[in-house]
Order: sequence, then C-alpha cells, then structure tokens
Amino acid sequence: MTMSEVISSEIPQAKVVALSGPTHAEEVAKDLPTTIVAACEDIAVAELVQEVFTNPVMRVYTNTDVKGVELCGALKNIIALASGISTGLGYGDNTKAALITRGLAEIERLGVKMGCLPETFSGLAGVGDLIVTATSKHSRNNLCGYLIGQGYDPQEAVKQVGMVVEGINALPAAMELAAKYDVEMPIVTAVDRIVNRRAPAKNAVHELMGRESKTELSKPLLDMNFESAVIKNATKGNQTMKRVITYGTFDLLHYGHINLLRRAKALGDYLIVVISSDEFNWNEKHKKCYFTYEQRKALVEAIRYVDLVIPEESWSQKRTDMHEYHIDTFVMGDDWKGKFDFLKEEGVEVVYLPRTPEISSSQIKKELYDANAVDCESKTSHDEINTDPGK
Ligand code: C2G
Repeated sequence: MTMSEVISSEIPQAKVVALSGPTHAEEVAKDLPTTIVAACEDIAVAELVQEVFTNPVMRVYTNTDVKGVELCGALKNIIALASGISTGLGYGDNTKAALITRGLAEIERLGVKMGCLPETFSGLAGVGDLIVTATSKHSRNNLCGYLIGQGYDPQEAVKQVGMVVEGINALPAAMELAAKYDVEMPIVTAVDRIVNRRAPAKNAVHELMGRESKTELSKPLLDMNFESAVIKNATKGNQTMKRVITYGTFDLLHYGHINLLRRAKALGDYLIVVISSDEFNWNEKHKKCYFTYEQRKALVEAIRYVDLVIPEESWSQKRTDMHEYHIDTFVMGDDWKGKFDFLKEEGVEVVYLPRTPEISSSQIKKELYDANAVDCESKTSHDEINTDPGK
C-alpha cells in the first residue's frame, strides 16, 4: 500500500493529497525556485493545496493521479541507486542518461498497468524528480549507489550514507509489483540482484547492455497502424467500404455543419472528419475557437454520421491523409470550391457541397455580441430611469 492508501484505510473520509517533485530540502530551504505537484483525486482539494503552497519561489501544479505520483516517488529512488552504481563503476553521463530514460520507461510501464496516468511519469513527480534524485549530490540514493559501485557492501554503503536510503527499502515492493502486474523491469531487477543477491555490479551493466534489442514504441507497431488497418480492410458485404473525408474547424457546432456531415456520409460508408487543432486555427486561420480541439472533437464524435475524428495540423497534410486513410472521396463545402481539386492527383473524388446559407459560427458570435450589447444598453437606460427620480 502507498501512504495515501494507508491514510485512507484509517481515515476513510479524508481527502489525501500527495505532494511530490524535484524538491531537495537543502535547496527549498534557501528559497531556490522549485516546482512540485499536488495530487488529489478531488482536483478542488489539489487546487486548494496549490493555492496554499504557491509563492514566488514555489510553483505548485495539480494532478489527480495520487497513485502515480506516489509510485514515482518510491521507485525513482531505485533508478537513482542504479545511476549512482554506474557512476561508482566509472561509467559516464551517457550511461546515467540511459538509466534515467529507460528506468522511467519501466516505472511508467508498471504505473500504467496499475491504472496510473501516463502524463504523471513525464511530469514533476516522474521525470522531474528522477532527474534531481539520479544526478544530484544531495541524493542519498545516488551516493549509496556510488559507494556500491565503488565496491562497498550494500549494508556498509547505507551505514556510510548515514541516512535512510529509500531505494533499498523500495526494492522488495517494486519486485513484488513487477511480478504481480507481469511487467518487465530489467533495471530494477539488476539493482535488486546487486543489493540483495550480492551480484557483482559490473556484470549487471553488461547484462543490461546485452539484452535483446527493443523498440521505444509503447504499443506494438500493428496497434500504431490499427485504425489504418481497420479502415483499409473493412468491407461492406463483399465490396470494400467507401471512405469519405472532410476538414474543418467545427467551432460552435451548428446545423450547417451537421448538414455537411450528413451529406458527406451519404457519399460513402465511413466518414473521417479532420478537425483543425487549436494551434493550426490560431497560426494558420487566425481563428480563436470558443471550444478547444478536445471539446470540438468530442462534439463531432457524438454525431452519428461520423466514424473517426483526427486532428488537422497543417494545410499540407491532405495529400498524405488520402493515402494513410485509404480515402475514396474528399468533401468540402462549396465556399472552398476549386481549392482542393489537386487532390484528384491522389486518386480521390473531390466533391464540393452547397453550404447551408444563413448560418455560420462567426455570425452566431456576432449576433450574440450584438444582443448582449443591446441588453447592456437597455439595462443601463433602465438603471438611469431608476436612479433619476424625475424620469
Ligand atoms: N459549412 C456549411 N455550411 C455552413 C457552415 C459551414 O456547409 N453554414 C461547412 C463548410 O463549408 C466546411 C465545414 O462545414 O466544409 C466546416 O466549416 P468550418 O468549421 O468553417 O471549416 P473551415 O474553417 O472552412 O476549415 O482545411 C480545410 C479547413 O480546415 C476548413
């Protein structure tokens, strides 16, 4: 159990916040600029702690993934031990960087299997804390690892450090979790062999370097191309599905958009909608959306004509999209008439559909703005009447 689980089991009604991150006490005490993450399942409570602790030299970020933050806090000490051992063996910064990078990958693999958020591991409690713990002279785990790499017996090294070496205490739990969740953790296992099974440190490094080659991709390549494989091979009865694609901002979703999407879907069997990302909108279309990309994506995905939503990040992605998604028909409203005829060179049919004339997102915004202005005007004049008894 993590500390938050222990506290919650004793005080079920407690809202537990885990505070963790790259915060060596020696530096915090000197008011050196520091960042930390406050994690609580109830984000409002995390934000309260954020408010209490934030000051000009302490920036607090919030997270809801308490378990992930605590897992990082415990397991990064083992990677720090590994980093210290490699330095003690005389290895350089390359080896240290390799242990930090691949060590974090191991912790994230375990964490994600335990239901933690991937973002936590690339956050302050994850990579942030791992950097300071695995590289800083203040780090007890790093120092203890260094002594072990220099040939000290692990217990003797702990005595020399004279303070708690959390990495050693966390090893049994880490090994147990790795077995329970069936996660490969080669660096943690190597440290366990050195610390608890008297394995010579030098062998461990050679073993780690000699493992079979791996990919950095977190999902097997097939999964990475999964959507493409499904779309390509999907068939309707005995003929392949016709795949249609269209692009747009779809901000303040209205019935004009729905009319377009309904008619686009009617041209085939599978409709892909490519929604402009917030950056693309701002940098290329100089449009500030009311809804974020994620919100616009959720709205469009809920439309029954739509089968897949992907982001539009550049004007030039259309040509490759036609091949990556095996498109048969490209559709746009006729305000774009002629602008995308070049896509015929990619072997797709290009169709421009009549826009729905009387509605647009910009018109909605303008009419709301004008209506609001009128309201304010009538309200002001109303107030004037009230305050001027003569009227
Ligand atoms: N549309 C429509 N009728 C309206 C408003 C929009 O048919 N009254 C159509 C547009 O012609 C477009 C789609 O709905 O095909 C999305 O409209 P916008 O969100 O305004 O898209 P736009 O900003 O034109 O972006 O690379 C292409 C761009 O991303 C298109």
